[in-house]
Amino acid sequence: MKRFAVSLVGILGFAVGAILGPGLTADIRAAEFDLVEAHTSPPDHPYTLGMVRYADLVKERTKGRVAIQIHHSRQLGDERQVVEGLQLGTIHLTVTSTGPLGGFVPEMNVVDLPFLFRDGEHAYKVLDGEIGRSLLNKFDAVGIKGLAFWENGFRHITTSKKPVREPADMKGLKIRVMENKVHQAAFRQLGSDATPMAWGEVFTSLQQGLLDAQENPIPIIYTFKLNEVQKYVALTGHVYSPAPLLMSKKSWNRMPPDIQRIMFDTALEVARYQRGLIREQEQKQIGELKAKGMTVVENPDRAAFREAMKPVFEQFQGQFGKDLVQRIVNTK
Ligand code: EAX
Repeated sequence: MKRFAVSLVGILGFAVGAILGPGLTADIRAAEFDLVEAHTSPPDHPYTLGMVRYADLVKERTKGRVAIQIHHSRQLGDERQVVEGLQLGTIHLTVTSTGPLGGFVPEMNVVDLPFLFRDGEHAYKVLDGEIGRSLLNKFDAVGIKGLAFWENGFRHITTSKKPVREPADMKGLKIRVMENKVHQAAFRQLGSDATPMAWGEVFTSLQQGLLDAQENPIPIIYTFKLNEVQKYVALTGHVYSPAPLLMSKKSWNRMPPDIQRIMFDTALEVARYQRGLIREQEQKQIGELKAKGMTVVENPDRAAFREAMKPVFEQFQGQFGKDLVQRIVNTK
């Protein structure tokens, strides 16, 4: 159907072009590179807002040769499926959490180590530098072009029955974690019943009481209205969640170098804007979540969480290479 609609526009454009002459029909002709984009979060979340800005800039800079059709809110599936779509070439572009990415590039999980990044600036320095670039380049081998690191944010724990202040409060809680073995290990270390699950099932599972808890950055908690199914949020910031902007290599390889350049440079440029939005929303939405009846534990014992998750840090540090982890920690 979509293909048909596109070619109809093309035919119409051609017909009108024949009547009006060249130059007048550029807008109704299909773009030369029509990219299907898909991600999980809703229209008011910075994944979408960043993507809208990216699509506009790319369209302008390529003079309409690249058009990005944005599909938000899991219209084309959960993150794992979308990334598989990039490999197949059925989906061309996405911004995704690192949740499922270890299944494609195992080294990527290094960023998921708990309490690895001191703050946003530390993360940006590492991810925008050599280390981040070499992680993105590893996607080449699996049919994906890594463009840039955008952001999901620092992750915090929400619960339904009791507030979380210290690691002991996590004992026995059934918490949804991303399909990511580092996250899974970190919460098992706290004695939680850590259940890996695709994001799409989480709201309903919380609503039905099949889960007690989940963890995500504030903009996700707010834009998905988790306050309707969760009573408490503890600002643990236990892990920084980057959001790589990834493209299907099939689409990338079809593009001439000048267009690739625009796709690449614009991705880096929009990262700054998109990260700024995450920060703004986080500030504002903590207050709004309180107004909606959530209890916010502003100062859980972060040092104790860090200490409690340390064995996981050490276990996986061995796997990713102590050198790499130390280089990250030592980045100033
Ligand atoms: O990408 O699965 C998750 O918890 C992610 O953080 C969320 O869907 C945003």
